Amino acid sequence: MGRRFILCDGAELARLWARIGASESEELLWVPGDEESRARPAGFHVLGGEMTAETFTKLDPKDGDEFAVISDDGPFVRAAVAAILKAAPAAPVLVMSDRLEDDDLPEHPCLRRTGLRTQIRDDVDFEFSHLGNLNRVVQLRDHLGGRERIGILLQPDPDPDGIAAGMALRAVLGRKSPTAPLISFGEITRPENQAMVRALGIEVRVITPDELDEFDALCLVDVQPNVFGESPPARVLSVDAVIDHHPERTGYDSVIKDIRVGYGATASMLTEYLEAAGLEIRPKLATALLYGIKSDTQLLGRDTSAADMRAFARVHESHSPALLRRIERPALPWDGLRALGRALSQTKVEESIHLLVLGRVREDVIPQVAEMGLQAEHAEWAIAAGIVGRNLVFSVRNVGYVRAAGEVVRAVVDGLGVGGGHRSMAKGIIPLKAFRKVYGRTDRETIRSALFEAFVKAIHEPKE
Ligand SMILES: [Mn+2]
Repeated sequence: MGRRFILCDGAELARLWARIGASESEELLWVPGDEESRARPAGFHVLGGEMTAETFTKLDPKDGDEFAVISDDGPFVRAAVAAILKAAPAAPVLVMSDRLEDDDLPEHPCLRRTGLRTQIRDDVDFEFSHLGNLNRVVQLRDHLGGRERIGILLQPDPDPDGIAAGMALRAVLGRKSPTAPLISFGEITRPENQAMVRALGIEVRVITPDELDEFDALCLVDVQPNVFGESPPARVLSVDAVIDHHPERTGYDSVIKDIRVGYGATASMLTEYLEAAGLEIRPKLATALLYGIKSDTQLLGRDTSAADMRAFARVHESHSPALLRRIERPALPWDGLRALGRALSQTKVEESIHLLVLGRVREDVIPQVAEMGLQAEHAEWAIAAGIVGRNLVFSVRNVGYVRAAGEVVRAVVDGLGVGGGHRSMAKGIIPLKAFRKVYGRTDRETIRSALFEAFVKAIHEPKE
């Protein structure tokens, strides 16, 4: 490894550098300012006079040596960099300045500019954000520590972000499910979310508003009371804690409130709590948080903040890939595989659409088949359709650079059923009764041709 030369402009910066822990492997150089005392900062060698190539050839620079120039004075930096490059034309140079811009600096292919004080400042701000999170944790523990039964209330039909955040809050409070159960007014309906609680062994208890009386504390996670309908139960209008990333609503009281609309997921906030509290994030919890952040931000797509990215990176370190795979790719039942086999035997991609009609299947098979279908050669769209209960259910995936899947599905189900989704994934449900009314029959071939035509039309339909 080469040597590292640190050139400080004036005693103040030299002392600051020494303070923040100059490394033993650095050669410290100091250019005294005009006005200042020539008292030598400890460990520094003085560089006097004009900045010339001479000044630096004396240091006998070799390949692999690096230089830092620390100064807020434009002429000083330009003279120093020019002199360094005369003595060592290819040397990497780091300019540390809180005032100078790139335009103030000489051209050099291996020159990098950064701040000095601003770097320390960023760390300080970061530490304060940890402190703020720690303060939340202390408040929550103080306020809830003595309560016997704490209800962690999620939105009706809880989603992965809410479930993960609820689990994390329980860990922050040092509780287990008997004294701090996850509760909700409506059961989990989406098959992906059911797969999550199955894989993680999590219970979300569905309760009625009357059953809220069982709890002597109530925490709302990833939700605010207005979500519970026009006139929510009185008990949820005065709660102990609300931790959420949705826009702040009024009309309720909470002793502790932490609402961060800039965050893509409540799971990111709870990840910060866990870190600030110095708690170990076990693989199961890390996997839940990772999946929660991933699903609320649509895999770190839009609505993702730097905080979400950081939290994601943190839980990624500790998550279990095997567990995540079980959530994202739940085991396919045998009859689902047979249905897929039959559908694949007649598979074709027409007009960039790969449509697979499965017949009667378990609902979670459908999105997995759609996912797989997109891998077919020439497919820009994959649609998997199956009959679940009294409905025709279909999942849609696309390659991302075509019309948004959610829009297309809304056009396809218009007047027949419900549907929606995002840029590259969507889901639609059409009651068989409504389908039969329009198309006469609900056999495989009728479903195939009806969906195919509806999708061709919706995909090419001009935007209003
Ligand atoms: Mn959320």
